[in-house]
Amino acid sequence: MSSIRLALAQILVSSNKEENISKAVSFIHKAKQQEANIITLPECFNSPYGTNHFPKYAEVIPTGETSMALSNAAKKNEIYVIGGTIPEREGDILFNTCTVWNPEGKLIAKHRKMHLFDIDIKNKITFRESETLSPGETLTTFDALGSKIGIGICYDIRFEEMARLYRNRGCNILVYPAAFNMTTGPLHWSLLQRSRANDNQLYVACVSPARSQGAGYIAWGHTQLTSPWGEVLAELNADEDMIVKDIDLKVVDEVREQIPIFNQRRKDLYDTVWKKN
Ligand SMILES: *[C@@H]1O[C@H](CO)[C@@H](O)[C@H](O)[C@H]1NC(C)=O
Ligand SMILES: CC(=O)N[C@H]1CO[C@H](CO)[C@@H](O)[C@@H]1O
Repeated sequence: MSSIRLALAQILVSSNKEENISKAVSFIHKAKQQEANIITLPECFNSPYGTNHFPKYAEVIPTGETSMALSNAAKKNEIYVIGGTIPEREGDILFNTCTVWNPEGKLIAKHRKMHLFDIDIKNKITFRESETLSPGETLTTFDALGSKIGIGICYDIRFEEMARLYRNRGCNILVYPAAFNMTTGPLHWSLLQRSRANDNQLYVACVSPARSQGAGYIAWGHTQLTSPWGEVLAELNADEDMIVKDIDLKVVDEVREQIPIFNQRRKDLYDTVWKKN
């Protein structure tokens, strides 16, 4: 089993797509210089976050310009790239999608955000991702360097069943490109990550864009890595920055052995199941 050095890049995103793509590529290079072998980018790293922006920024995967740039950067730096998210176009349909590239530059997984964030609070805020986006219908895992990684996007982390299903499929790391806001960030961001890590006894990483005061959507930032014990191993502030940290998969086995909730769950009485084929 090879060891994993994970880089989590909290990139400052704004409205110039080309510049933002080249920024992502430069972080991939920086991660390689620090000997990382997997890097994760934030949610919506090539476009502003907002339903009105998605149609303009959306691309076909894997032939769009962002896909090509990530593929080339993965290959050139011989590193796994978990490509945050970009708005994906398939015909007339749009998705919020995470692409995963292996060190040969091949697309090995693609996750479409499964739970769209729709809220409508009277006289306050209305935000409906489903106005422009369609939801994904599949769980997404891939194998890398002895680990099995499950992917979720932002709001997906609030649905504990999804994390449980990933654990049941053998995942030992969950990665969520995400962008919480200035209300839910301070309250729930760290709590949700520690909860999913603790419930399922695996590593959890959430990667946010850096905070940009001028943006339409102000992200909390605070990119974080949490251990299978539920301990916060590394955490950023709101500024552009990157976590680079070694992950020891033995800790996953250790926790699962010492707190054997998965064998002692009363599956004869209740269960969490995937319903779609
Ligand atoms: C962030 O989202 C929450 C949950 O929907 C909402 O209640 C809150 O008003 C939002 N906060 C900001 C600053 O937009
Ligand atoms: C991360 C990054 O490169 N962000 C840039 C995106 O484009 C805007 C507009 O050109 C720049 O101001 C940001 O620095």
